[in-house]
Amino acid sequence: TKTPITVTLTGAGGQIGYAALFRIAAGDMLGADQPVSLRLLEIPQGMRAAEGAALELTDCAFPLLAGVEISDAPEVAFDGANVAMLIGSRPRTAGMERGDLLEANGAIFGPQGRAIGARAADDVRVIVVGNPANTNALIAQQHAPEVPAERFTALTRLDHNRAVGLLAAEAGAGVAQIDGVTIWGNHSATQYPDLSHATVGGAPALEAVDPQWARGAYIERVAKRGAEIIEVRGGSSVASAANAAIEHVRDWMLGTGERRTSAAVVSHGEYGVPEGLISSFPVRSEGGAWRVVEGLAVDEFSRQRIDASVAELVSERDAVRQLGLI
Ligand code: NAX
Repeated sequence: TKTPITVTLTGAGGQIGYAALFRIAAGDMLGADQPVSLRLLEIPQGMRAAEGAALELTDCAFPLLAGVEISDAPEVAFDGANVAMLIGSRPRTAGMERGDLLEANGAIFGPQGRAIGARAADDVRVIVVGNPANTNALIAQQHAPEVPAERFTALTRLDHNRAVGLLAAEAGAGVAQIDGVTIWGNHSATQYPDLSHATVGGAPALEAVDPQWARGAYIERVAKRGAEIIEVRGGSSVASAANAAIEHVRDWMLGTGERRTSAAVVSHGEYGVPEGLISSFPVRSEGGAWRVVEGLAVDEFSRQRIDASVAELVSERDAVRQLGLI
């Protein structure tokens, strides 16, 4: 039998944590023959909810679940972590200034990054879900110089899946027929869902749908899908967010094959994105590592959209630098 993989999940007492834990323990993330040890990190106010989730995990009697430990200390929770899913954060609330938002998250992701650098396993892979996800990932990465920068990523898979789902609906196709959709830039309203290289059943997506729609209403809809869910459901995206985080880790560990997806990974300057930023790119995963798909033609429209979202990432990075958070 295989050695358990240790997965540390922060914000385990919250909604996305609750939606993710059971699927991870059931084998949806790491494979049907891969035991998993869960480590739950919460803040004191969230400990009871995390403990409750742990009781329910026991009640599922998942054969793959090798253990559950709960802590409010990052050094304990990240000890030996192979996978770190950073879900808990301080997202923006009404009237909050950007400086306050970044400051509050610096106080979370700085110490968590340090604890990962000091305590996690050598092969640790980090996915940040908590918003502002890209910049929180950058803060954590900057506090863990021991860990290769490539191991810090942020979630844009939910945006990607939204983009695929909405394209499939518009084209009257199944999602399995779709490939080559890309989310570029920041997980925010400036993100660019790009169909220039997407295909539906092997043919260009821009022949299956109205290109005007693809470069107008579609982009808006994907970028504002989170708000649409809140309005219709009366609460933020939870199961779809947990699903996306699980798919991100699964693809990272097990590979994508030829299929393409989107993830926010550290830039090495690809597509003109400044080095070191954690920006969403077209990616494949191979041998346990994300690789940016290079060489895609970028037309004028796409260039402007990518540059606008990347400019926002640059300004977030400059702001956290000025605040002394990195
Ligand atoms: P909840 O408020 O339900 O849960 C968050 C949990 O994190 C709480 O239990 C809280 O106690 C805990 N927490 C806060 N600070 C912590 C810390 N320092 N260490 C450990 N735990 C801590 O939020 P939920 O709906 O689960 O959303 C979690 C995060 O995901 C939010 O930041 C949200 O903005 C973000 N999202 C990101 C998405 C993405 O695509 N990247 C989409 C979904 C979601 O909106």
